[in-house]
Amino acid sequence: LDWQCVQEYSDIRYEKAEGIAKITLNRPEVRNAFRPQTISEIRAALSDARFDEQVGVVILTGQGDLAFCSGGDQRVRGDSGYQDDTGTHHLNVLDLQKEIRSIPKPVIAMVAGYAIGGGHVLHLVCDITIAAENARFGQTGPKVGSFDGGFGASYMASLIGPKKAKEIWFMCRQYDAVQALNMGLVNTVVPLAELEKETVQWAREMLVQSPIALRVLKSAFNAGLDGQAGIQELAGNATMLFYMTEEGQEGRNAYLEKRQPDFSRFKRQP
Ligand code: 1HA
Repeated sequence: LDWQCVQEYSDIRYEKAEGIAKITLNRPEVRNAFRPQTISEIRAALSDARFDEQVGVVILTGQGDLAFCSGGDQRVRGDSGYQDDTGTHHLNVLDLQKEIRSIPKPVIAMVAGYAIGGGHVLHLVCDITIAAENARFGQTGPKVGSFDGGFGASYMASLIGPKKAKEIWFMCRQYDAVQALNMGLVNTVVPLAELEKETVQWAREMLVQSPIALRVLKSAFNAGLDGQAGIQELAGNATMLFYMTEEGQEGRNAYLEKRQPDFSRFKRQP
């Protein structure tokens, strides 16, 4: 694909081509570990992808073949979070996780090499994961003095079952791509040389589908686990669809025309 740079960033690359937005963590010297700045930049790119009507699918990936992402940059880990240039401590990857889940477009994690720690949770919360044969997955929290008891635990458990999820967290082992596939952690495993080609193929197969169907399905998949916030998102889609109907518009029109609404022509569906 002929990727076009959308905007220059320091920690990521943000490109688009043919309805696909690609966000690449670009800190290969630390296996694409993220610092607060990295997360802010991804959030900005994701927001752009959300509002761009031409974008139908987002790919999240890491620079190079060695890593997707190795989690929080331990060099800037302070005593209550990851420090930005002003010294403020953040756990802002948690906001990004929510945004990946709520952007109403499929997000595909394209994983070569390590997806570890907070980097592993990032691929987890993506809708689809395409793994290269050299991909390696795992959590390190209990080893490095951290844990993600949010989606990192609960969503992982809903994905692969509580037994496997506890094994991954309690033992901090690493798993290869085939093990990950067998657990249901990833959708497919492909040779490294074909990783992007295959990922783009998956994106294209989604791009031809109904945008609203994918949007509502994505929020429906999240709704149960997300509780009231999940219902709010799903219901927001119902409101959007209602606004798109003549019945919904009759209410607005009547208000603006200062008359009583006439809903009599609209059927009560069985
Ligand atoms: O748990 C959370 C959170 C929970 C709640 C809320 C927010 C959270 C936010 C973040 C996190 C976390 O991510 S905690 C987990 C942090 N990550 C790790 O513990 C992984 C650390 N890295 C590794 O285990 C390994 O580097 C690796 C398996 C990914 C790759 O191993 P490899 O290929 O043998 O490379 P290695 O030599 O270890 O690393 C290459 C360079 O990258 C090293 O630097 P150098 O010696 O060349 O100067 C290494 O220090 C650096 N590097 C790798 N990962 C990180 C890192 N530097 C800083 N932070 C890293 N995460």
